[in-house]
Amino acid sequence: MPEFWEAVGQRWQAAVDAAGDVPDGRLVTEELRRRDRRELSGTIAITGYRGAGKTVLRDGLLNRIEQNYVPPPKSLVDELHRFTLERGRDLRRMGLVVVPGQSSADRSDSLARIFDPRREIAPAGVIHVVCWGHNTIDSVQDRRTIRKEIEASGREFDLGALQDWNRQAELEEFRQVAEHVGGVWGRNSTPWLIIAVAQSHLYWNAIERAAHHYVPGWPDPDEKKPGQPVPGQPVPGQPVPGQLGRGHSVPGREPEPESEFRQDLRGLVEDMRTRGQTRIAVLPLASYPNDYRFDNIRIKSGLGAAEGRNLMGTFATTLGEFCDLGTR
Ligand SMILES: Nc1nc2c(ncn2[C@@H]2O[C@H](COP(=O)(O)OP(=O)(O)OP(=O)(O)O)[C@@H](O)[C@H]2O)c(=O)[nH]1
Ligand SMILES: [Mg+2]
Repeated sequence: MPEFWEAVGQRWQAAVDAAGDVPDGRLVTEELRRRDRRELSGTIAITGYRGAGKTVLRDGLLNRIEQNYVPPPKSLVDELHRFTLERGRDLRRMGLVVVPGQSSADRSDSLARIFDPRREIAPAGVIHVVCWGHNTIDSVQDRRTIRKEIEASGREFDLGALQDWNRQAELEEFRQVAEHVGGVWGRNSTPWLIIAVAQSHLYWNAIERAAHHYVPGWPDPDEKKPGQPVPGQPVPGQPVPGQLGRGHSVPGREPEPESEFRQDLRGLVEDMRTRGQTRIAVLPLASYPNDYRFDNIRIKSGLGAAEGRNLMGTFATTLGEFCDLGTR
């Protein structure tokens, strides 16, 4: 299915390119009032590992992120909401359920309930949130445990080790979710899945490498190519590393093997009977572009609020398309 993944890659690139643009603003999302009990067109499930940015993404979709926004504490139970996707006169009322990312019986129960194959109605679609190893861990105890596990594996604790640890945990979590999703997709003729690559403001200067990790078919930006320039030298006509819209690459390395995440995503889609109708997107997000902190590790945001909003605009447009909202 190379063309299928090529289209997914083009959508990703379009979102990256549009980060510096003014969003078209025609698609609006809004939280529904509690009293509004009109019928929903379906429910969207938001899944992903702890501290990836699910609840903050929810707040973005519900239009709750304003100047004095305070990020939510970790989630322990399902978060249920209703919101509208609106473009011109076309409107969809959708339910939203955020599955908590912390390992717990509640989380397992929640996944089993939402993706129960005996249920008549499966979720209309799934947003699975990943963050290329930049999970926020609020609890001191949990940070200490991660640190100890890394050191026990014989590795020094640093940013690279932390990200590898998080990415491994993220992969294991994705496998669990993919199992559930695969179970219900067999019966749903038009399933969709968006991989939300959140907190991209923390690695915008390496966004190509994140794309290589998450987007099947995306080339390794660091791969050695014949006649490639010496590492560290600027390439005429090429954007400067770290510049908005393009990632940083280190030419001259051997190609990295396809990530396990990518293989699993590919497997999930290609194993399905309905794969021709499946809609998949992998999109960058920066719902709340602030700096990152994990003990003494700090990362500065590479994007501002405007770019974060633009990425959200592109994300919402795809969401509207997947929820069959009209295009004008
Ligand atoms: N800087 C930055 N921080 C973010 C962003 N999204 C989330 N965070 C931070 O990460 C923390 C966790 O984000 P949440 O959205 O609560 O994470 P979650 O995926 O819901 O995690 P659980 O509730 O533990 O499953 C937040 O408290 C923020 O501090 C983002 O876009 N930018
Ligand atoms: Mg949460």
